[in-house]
Amino acid sequence: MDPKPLWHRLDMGSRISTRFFTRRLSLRVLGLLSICVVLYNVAYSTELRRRLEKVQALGGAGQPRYRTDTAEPKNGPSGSACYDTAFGRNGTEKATLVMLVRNSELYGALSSIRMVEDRFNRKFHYPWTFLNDKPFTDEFIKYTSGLASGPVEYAVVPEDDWSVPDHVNETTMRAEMLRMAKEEIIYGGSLSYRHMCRFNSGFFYNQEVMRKYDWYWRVEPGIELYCDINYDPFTFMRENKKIYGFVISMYEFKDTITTLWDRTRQFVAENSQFLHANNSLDFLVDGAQPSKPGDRHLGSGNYNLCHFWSNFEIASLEFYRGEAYSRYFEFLDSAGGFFYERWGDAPVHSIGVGLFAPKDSIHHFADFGYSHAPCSRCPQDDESHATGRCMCNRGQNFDTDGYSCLPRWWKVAGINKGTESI
Ligand SMILES: Nc1nc2c(ncn2[C@@H]2O[C@H](COP(=O)(O)OP(=O)(O)OP(=O)(O)O)[C@@H](O)[C@H]2O)c(=O)[nH]1
Ligand SMILES: [Mg+2]
Repeated sequence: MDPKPLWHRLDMGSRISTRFFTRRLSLRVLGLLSICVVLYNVAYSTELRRRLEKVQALGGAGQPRYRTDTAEPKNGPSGSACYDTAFGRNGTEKATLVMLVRNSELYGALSSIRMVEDRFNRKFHYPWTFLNDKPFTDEFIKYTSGLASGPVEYAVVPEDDWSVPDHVNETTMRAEMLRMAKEEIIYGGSLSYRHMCRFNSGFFYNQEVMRKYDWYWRVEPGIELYCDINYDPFTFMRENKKIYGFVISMYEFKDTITTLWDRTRQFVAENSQFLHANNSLDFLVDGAQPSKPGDRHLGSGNYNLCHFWSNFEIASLEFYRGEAYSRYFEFLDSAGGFFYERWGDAPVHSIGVGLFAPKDSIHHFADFGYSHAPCSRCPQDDESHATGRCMCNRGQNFDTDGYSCLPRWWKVAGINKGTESI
């Protein structure tokens, strides 16, 4: 036996060549690498399977697709926000987070989903519903479903709900679009924006994929949520008999809804039974008398353009499906104003809920910090910030901006700004 250390033997030009050791070393490294690759593949395919399972019942991209694994959720006993079901696991309401979105808005969609999940849904796992006038791409489905903590569904809007109806004169519509574009009226020249507004006014709540729900939270791409929401707002709405929840209120662009109020007045004149005795006419019309039981008309005042900003809504689907709102939408649609003018879903929802629902069923979510460019609002109370629940600049608060209608809402809803946490 050669007692000399290996390096001496090598130095001595031993026949035990460096090639032998290099090969053994290489084999070991290769072995280790193969193990790593196998482990990585196992982990990756498990993750992939997890994601695919979430959308497995959806079929190929391009058609309306519905999950088949949805057991209908039961309304849990009041306050039982942590109730485990296969449907929404912890959320107990028949509710969905809904986003109408284009494939091209993937990044904005992801950012909103991330925000809503982190601030709220990771504790409740409510299902997400994505709607689009075009088939969702595989890429959109892959990444959005990867972020959602609840079940996901993707549906394409039927053509009838996203096209110019026969009764609209397209020549007149095009001429008006051109005029509005020339006058630089916001989205005045856009047909797709008109489809979107009409869809959000009268069709989203009757989509096949939405029919199993009673409540929705509308989420748009690119929004921000500044505060943790540690309770279930859907349960809050149901238990407190609320119908419509908002965070920001502002004025509509007058030139986009030139005849909307006249049409509304006409509808109410012909269907006065729908006007709620405790309506919010005094929010919508300056100087209107506070509503009284028995009032069955809108008076002579004009719409002051105040509306709830509809890019955020937590509301009852039943309300829209009810006779009053459905008939109101059909009446408006028959007038063609979604196309000849550019009626927005925000004033249409706001007028609908303001006239046909009781005032105390409208709720301002004062505890939500929210941003949709170019406006944001931030809860003003100290506790929300001292506890770390909210992170936003209290100085940047649209609530009291000159263009905000919230002070008017406080007044007509009898909310004392001094005591309410705003
Ligand atoms: N699928 C689809 N979604 C649309 C289309 N136009 C708008 N949307 C969605 O409808 C919602 C409202 O549209 P936005 O473009 O955000 O309209 P807005 O909020 O009034 O205006 P900005 O956000 O300021 O541009 C968003 O969720 C959009 O993603 C469209 O043509 N197709
Ligand atoms: Mg938007």
